[in-house]
Amino acid sequence: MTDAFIGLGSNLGDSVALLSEARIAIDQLAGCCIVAASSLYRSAPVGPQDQPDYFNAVLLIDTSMSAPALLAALQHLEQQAGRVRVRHWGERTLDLDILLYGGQVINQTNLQIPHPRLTERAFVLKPLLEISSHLTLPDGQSLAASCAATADQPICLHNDSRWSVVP
Ligand code: ROI
Repeated sequence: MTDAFIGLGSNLGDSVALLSEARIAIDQLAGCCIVAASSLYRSAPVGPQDQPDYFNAVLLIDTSMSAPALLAALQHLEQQAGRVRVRHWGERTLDLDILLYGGQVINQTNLQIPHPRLTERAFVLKPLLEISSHLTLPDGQSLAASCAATADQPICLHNDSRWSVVP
């Protein structure tokens, strides 16, 4: 079994419902169980500003799936949620990213781990550090230090019972 961190994001449709349903679906994947879930966060878009705010969260899972198999399963869930991607760095129904997979470094065309922009984004780092405050990258880099460097990206906790009550 391998520990993996999954980033969840949405800014189209009923984002809180989409993220809560994705969380349940990930827990129900064969060979996957959720070990920890961050709170739900709301932030302004990184990228084009003429799109709605995003809702984000991070899950820590324990999985027997390989990283490519996990990616395929997450992409399937995105499709099932009716994923719409309007433009590059634009609005999306549901985004599920593998942020970290064990201590592995993977550089394939369609799968890069650690996620290449993980250290630049408060919407990933805040929820990630909430569930694993001393987390480092495979090369030992401290994510708390990266997070401090993103202090100019406003992000706030978003309380919603639909996310809080998910088991
Ligand atoms: N911005 C925020 N705040 N949250 C996201 O999940 C997100 N996802 C993206 C881009 C378009 C880069 N911006 C985002 O893919």
